[in-house]
Amino acid sequence: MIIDSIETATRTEIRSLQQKRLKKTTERVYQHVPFYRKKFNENGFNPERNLGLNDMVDLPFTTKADLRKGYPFGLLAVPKTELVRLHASSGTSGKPTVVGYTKHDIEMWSEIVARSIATAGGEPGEILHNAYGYGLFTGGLGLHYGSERLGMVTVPISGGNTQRQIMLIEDFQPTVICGTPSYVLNIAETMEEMGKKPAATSLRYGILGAEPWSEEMRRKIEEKLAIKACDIYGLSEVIGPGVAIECHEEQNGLHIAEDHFYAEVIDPETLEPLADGDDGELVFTSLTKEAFPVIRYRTGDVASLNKEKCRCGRTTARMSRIKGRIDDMLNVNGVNVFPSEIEHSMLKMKELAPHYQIHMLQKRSFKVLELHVEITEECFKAIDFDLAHDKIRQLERKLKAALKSSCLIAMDTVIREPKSIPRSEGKALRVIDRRNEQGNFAL
Ligand code: DLL
Repeated sequence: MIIDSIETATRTEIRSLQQKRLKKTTERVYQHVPFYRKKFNENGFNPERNLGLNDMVDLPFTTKADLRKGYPFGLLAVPKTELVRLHASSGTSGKPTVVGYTKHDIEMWSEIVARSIATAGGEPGEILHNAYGYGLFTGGLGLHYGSERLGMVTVPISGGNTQRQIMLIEDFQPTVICGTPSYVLNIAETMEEMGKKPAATSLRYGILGAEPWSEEMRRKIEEKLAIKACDIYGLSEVIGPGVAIECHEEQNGLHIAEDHFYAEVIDPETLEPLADGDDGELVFTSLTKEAFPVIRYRTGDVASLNKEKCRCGRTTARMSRIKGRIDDMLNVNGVNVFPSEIEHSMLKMKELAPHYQIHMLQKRSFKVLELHVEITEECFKAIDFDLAHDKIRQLERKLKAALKSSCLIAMDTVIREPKSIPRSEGKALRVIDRRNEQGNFAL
């Protein structure tokens, strides 16, 4: 097991390092980024003063809208000529947010991803199959550089072309697979369709993230592939993957790379910091980035923090699994629920497969949510053809009741046949807004 000394430092040592680095960062952004100089001046914040971590609350927040306003290079803290790489966030509409990296930033990023892979079980000399997309998305190249830094043999397969991926897994015998949970599940199921046994591959660990997923989904993937799957978190605005990762020993909260990022959880309405254990919006301040430092960046992701020492020996703060993005929270008749909570509850029914979509429809003046989920292949085959209709309706009622009791929501349910819901090769699309589709108005 490879543990960096910072990961087992005392909380006082970690805080003292963060404090020193925070002061440097605030001074740098004040000097080099007009956007931050203006914000600091408006807030009456003087970066020269002896800044303590408790003074973080005096610092202004940065939002995605701020980054968009600065598109593409407005928030850089170094001249463009010092950049060696650009990435962009995977936003679905409008201009993306662009992130620049200096050589030093890429080295730091590779270092934390190497540490992350080791935390999740990877070891030098082993083969890592990297099925995250390569390109402007940070997943592919982020894991790639970290894997090489750790001394692993890196297979830059990227997403898609699933049958070919399977052939290479058989031939190269990797021990670690990286990809979104939905895509890794897709790979495992395609193996089954090809008559192969996913549990019999050489794979031992999975480093899965970039999209919300539930504990139930983890269990399904781990069982199918006979691997240990650790959750990895990150976002382009902060660096990319590697901001936090679960340890393979405990799989209980994601260890934050606290020597490079300062984490807070705030109430998204009042913007007040929340106590450890309370769910709220994650906020990150970068402590060592050169090109694109961010101060109190509001991620829009919901999680909680825990600073208790982990049984794996690490002392770095852990964040809970991401429940979802604030923007993705669904409101069903006044009850707020994240798609991942629906997933968790739905997958407890053994008749259902982990393939689903939530359709948002307009019925007269009401917004209505419909959960479409596939029945498992085994269950589908076992149903007598004459009784299929009744059996499916019965399952739909059972699912509806389960959602009502565990998530407190009343939602329409549609059970669909196997393989009728599109498979993902990257981030899965879970919620589909069909409110403007013709025919959905007068139902
Ligand atoms: O998704 C970086 C990444 C790549 C993380 C590979 C992990 C593995 P973006 O495309 O900028 O960057 O998207 C960031 O994805 O704000 C979250 O909403 C979501 N996200 C990332 N990791 C997780 C996770 C990459 N483990 C956005 N669980 C973030 C849930 C996640 N959501």
